[in-house]
Amino acid sequence: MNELLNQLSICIERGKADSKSPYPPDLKDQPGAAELTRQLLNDGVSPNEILQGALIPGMRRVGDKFSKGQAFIPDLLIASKAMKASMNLLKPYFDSGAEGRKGRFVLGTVKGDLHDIGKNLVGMVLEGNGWEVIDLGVDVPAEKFLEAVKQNPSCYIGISALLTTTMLYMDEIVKKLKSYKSDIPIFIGGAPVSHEFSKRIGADGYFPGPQQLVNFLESNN
Ligand code: B12
Repeated sequence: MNELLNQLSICIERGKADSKSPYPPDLKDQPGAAELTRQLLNDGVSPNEILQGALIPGMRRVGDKFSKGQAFIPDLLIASKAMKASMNLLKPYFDSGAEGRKGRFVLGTVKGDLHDIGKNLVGMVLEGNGWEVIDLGVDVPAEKFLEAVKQNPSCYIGISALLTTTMLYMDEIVKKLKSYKSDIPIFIGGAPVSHEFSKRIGADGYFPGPQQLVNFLESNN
């Protein structure tokens, strides 16, 4: 079991989406992220275990290599393609937590920022835990969040940013939303943000990952 999870995380890290992917050449004709995910699900491994035990660590490793100059943009792109191939198969399991919705969550990645893997994972885990998710996508301006709040007045907000430049825009989103509705719960996440930053901009909390957010929501509802 651990071996399959390990193989899957290597496929994510090296960008092997499925057995037909020509990259990387040394893994030609071998099972890729899609086949391994299917096999793990068939073996009864939970979608959450696959997410936490293979997808996130694989993506983290390629990210670390990129930070050290050992991987480049094309490596990131094929890794995210492999990640999506696997996430597409897991999504229906997370969606099935739909009955008895606990509330509505509006999610988006801030203006200027195109990173969506983390945000999509947060959305999947929230759905899996019974929340309805409205995903505004990436590159989302404050006005679009505000529009969503006007249409869904009792929603919760989740904002993601992966760049030190774009995280600053969270401040503007929080101000705009809080001045429209001061008690709207706004949570933030993404590698460069922190508890301190969340406090500074007047958000209601920072969480390093979806599970911590869900735990908080469970204990406060
Ligand atoms: C994949 C990736 C890309 C892909 C994105 C593909 C996609 N569809 O998302 C591509 C190649 C497009 C890309 C582009 C760029 N990237 Co990039 N990218 C990454 C990388 C390697 C991984 C990000 C990722 O997906 N991680 C995996 C997910 C699962 O983790 P996560 O996003 O952190 O999300 C988790 C938590 O943060 C949290 N979370 C996230 N959002 C939220 C929201 C809420 C509400 C909550 C509660 C939690 C939460 O939960 C998630 C699950 O645990 C990071 C490096 C890294 N180690 O993070 C660089 C990184 C973020 N990128 C970086 C850069 C510089 C860029 C570019 C500017 C590169 C360039 N020169 O063009 C562009 C920017 C494009 C843009 N305008 O957005 C830098 C940012 C540096 C900085 N200080 O700002 C990083 C840190 C790499 C580096 N060390 O240099 N990138």
